[in-house]
Amino acid sequence: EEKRLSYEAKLDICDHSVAQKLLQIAIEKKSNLIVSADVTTTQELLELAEKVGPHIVALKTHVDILMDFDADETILPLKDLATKYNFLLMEDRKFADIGNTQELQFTYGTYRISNWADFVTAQVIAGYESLDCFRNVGVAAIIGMSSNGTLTDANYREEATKIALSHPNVFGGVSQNKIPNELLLFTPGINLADAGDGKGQQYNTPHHAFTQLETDFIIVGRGIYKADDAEQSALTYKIAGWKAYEGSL
Ligand code: S5P
Repeated sequence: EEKRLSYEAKLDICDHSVAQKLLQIAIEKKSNLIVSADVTTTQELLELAEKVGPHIVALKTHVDILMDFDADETILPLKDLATKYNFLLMEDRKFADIGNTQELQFTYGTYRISNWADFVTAQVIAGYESLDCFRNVGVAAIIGMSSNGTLTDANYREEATKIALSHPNVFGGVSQNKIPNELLLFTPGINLADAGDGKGQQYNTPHHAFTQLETDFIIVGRGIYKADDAEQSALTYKIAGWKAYEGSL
């Protein structure tokens, strides 16, 4: 039976500098957990980052949901926490426009994402060249979505995967299905307690993501930041994710 590749083996075939960093952090921290910090104030964001920081490889943000975003008050302390606890910042912007517009959205506006994100998510709906603008960061391409009724069917995913594999700025994909080993796989829609959220989100377990999808990283939002004890919950998901990974080797 074919086994999934270890993080060490992936270091040899995933050349992008961001992929290398993520794999090294995973090995060092024995973690494949990314926490999705979908909170709406800077204080909540920083408190969450402080609690979960020791347990994660990356913190996934949606900075456009913060009501008080401020480059100095939000990003500088967040960067400090990322350095202190050794995790990357993944801005889940899901860019989905023509290259020129994405370049503007990435560089200008309120959030100036290109100034601070280690990597971003982007749809590939606008085609290969639309991803050229993310030259100074890495991209995790959205290949398949977790929500009920998503249009990312097998044909779409196949075409999206071709773009992801061929574009030098793309080192990974976000999906609910297997993708080629040369890409790092990120899988959201992970929750140990719930099957869905009543708004279309569909959940699987860490075990499913590692054994069935051979994922590299699980992304957990509400399962952690809504828990009574976010730090304890992060530890629970970290241990579950690492056990599932080791079991799939
Ligand atoms: O297909 C996807 C892709 C992403 S990036 N499905 C998702 O849920 N996400 C994101 O993962 C979503 O935007 C949210 O930030 C997180 C899941 O959050 P949870 O609270 O449902 O765990």
